[in-house]
Amino acid sequence: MKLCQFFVPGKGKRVGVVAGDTVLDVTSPRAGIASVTDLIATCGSAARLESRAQALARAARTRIPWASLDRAPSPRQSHLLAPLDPPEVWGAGITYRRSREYYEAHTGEGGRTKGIYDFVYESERPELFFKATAARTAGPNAPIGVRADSTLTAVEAELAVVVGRSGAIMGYTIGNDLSAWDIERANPLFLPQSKVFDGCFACGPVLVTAGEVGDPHALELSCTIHREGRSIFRGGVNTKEMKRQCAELVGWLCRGNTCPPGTVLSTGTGILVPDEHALADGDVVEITLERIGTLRNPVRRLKG
Ligand code: DO4
Ligand code: MG
Repeated sequence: MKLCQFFVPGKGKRVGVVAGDTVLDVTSPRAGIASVTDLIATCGSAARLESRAQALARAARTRIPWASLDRAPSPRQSHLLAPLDPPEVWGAGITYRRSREYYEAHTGEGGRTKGIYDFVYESERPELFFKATAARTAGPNAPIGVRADSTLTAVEAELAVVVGRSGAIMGYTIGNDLSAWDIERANPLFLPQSKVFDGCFACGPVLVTAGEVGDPHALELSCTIHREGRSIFRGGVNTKEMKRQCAELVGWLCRGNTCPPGTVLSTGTGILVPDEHALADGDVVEITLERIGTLRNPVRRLKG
């Protein structure tokens, strides 16, 4: 089952179940369902989320063509929103061998000694960092940010896990862990500033329930950057190359750390964009993940 959120002028946020090329409006204030996060909070498992959403879909009266929602956000027109408003977004780091090699090569120690990224990759405990809140998260077609004090902000295309009550995996979406690599390279302790800023995370276009995704470690993921009408970068990876399992990462995240329902955990990147393709104002980033869809966002340089 695919869930989404969308905006309708005069009505505000709506909850949708995607059925082929249409979206069923399953918003139900009477049932306490005003958002996908509400739906997640009422269900203890992905199976329960599916059956609850199916029941709401059977009772839905309004159908909207997906194509009419898949456009730039505007208060005057219906449009997609992020598939949920995550109270917290977390990121996992150095979960692919390629990212370990890349990060090591770009620190002062690269190639000569064993550096922190080698230790992170090999450690039993994963690297987990606080990434964003709902207000810093962009939905489909909404602008993503590049800090004014960064000249090397990169897209990090990732599989993202949606966590429910008691750490249950409810489903998956696409995550873009935008990162100011120049700030992080200057000093690893600057990591929070390299990761957290306005529009630092994007997710969508839909949340696909765990049952429908099946094995999250067998999905093709690709990323394209478009500039002035032509594609300047294209890269891909399969999530089978991820060293850690989603359940393992969520297990570590929830250790002594109660995560509110709807928390998103972005699982790390295996697509390392070369420095010459640092994001610029006006670029458009497209990330496609098998079984989920394509997340498209324009890039805006932040002021101040
Ligand atoms: O340690 C830096 C962050 C790494 C990261 O975000 C990733 O591997 O995706
Ligand atoms: Mg990342």
